[in-house]
Amino acid sequence: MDDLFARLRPRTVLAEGAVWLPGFALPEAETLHKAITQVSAVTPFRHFRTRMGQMSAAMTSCGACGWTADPSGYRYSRTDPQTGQPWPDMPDALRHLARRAAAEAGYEAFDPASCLINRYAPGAGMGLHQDRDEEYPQAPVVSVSLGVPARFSFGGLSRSDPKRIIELMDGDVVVWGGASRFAWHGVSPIRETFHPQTGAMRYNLTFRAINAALFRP
Ligand code: MD6
Ligand code: FE
Repeated sequence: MDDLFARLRPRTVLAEGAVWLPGFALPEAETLHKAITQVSAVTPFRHFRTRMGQMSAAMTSCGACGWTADPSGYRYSRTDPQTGQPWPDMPDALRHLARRAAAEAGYEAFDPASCLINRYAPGAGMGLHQDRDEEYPQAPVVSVSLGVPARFSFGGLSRSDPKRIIELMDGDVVVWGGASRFAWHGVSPIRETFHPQTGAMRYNLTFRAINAALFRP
């Protein structure tokens, strides 16, 4: 489908190394929804409890490793602590989309080991943070948004740096690497709106390459 919003909202460089690709994943939306359903049937969405309290976004993962959190910290693990089983394989369609988006943003040969899937109900958000558990700074993070829109804040390398606020819509992709790999960012609480495929929910998939030493036995 030739998407009107994608044409009205141009590709935007947010900062050195960080590129916003509006609507890039829209042609794949149905495949992505199916993949989310398949993965979450095996490794259900759950709300991690951290030192800071319970996270409002529900999460699951697929790929060679998945992201987990508990009051002792954050890490990547080869098995889902909830099921005791390996995380489901990353569906090829997801891997290919992530590789295409990375290449489009100037990062060739992106090889993600993990896809973290976040589900946000109305009111859920994610406080300002840096993505720094991967120990693989040479690779970008590829982020795909689906469903209802979210207000996304993108800052600099210091927490207090000025923020740029963008509206991430269904099918938008943000690729994040190079000088921006450790930029602070966050998601404001999701407003109560409706999307035909997801109802009131927003989903976000982040693809990451990870230092293999962190998840090899
Ligand atoms: C979200 N995304 O959009 C949360 N991290 O729901 C992230 O935290 C994120 O979008 C690193 C790079 C891109 C992202
Ligand atoms: Fe993040």
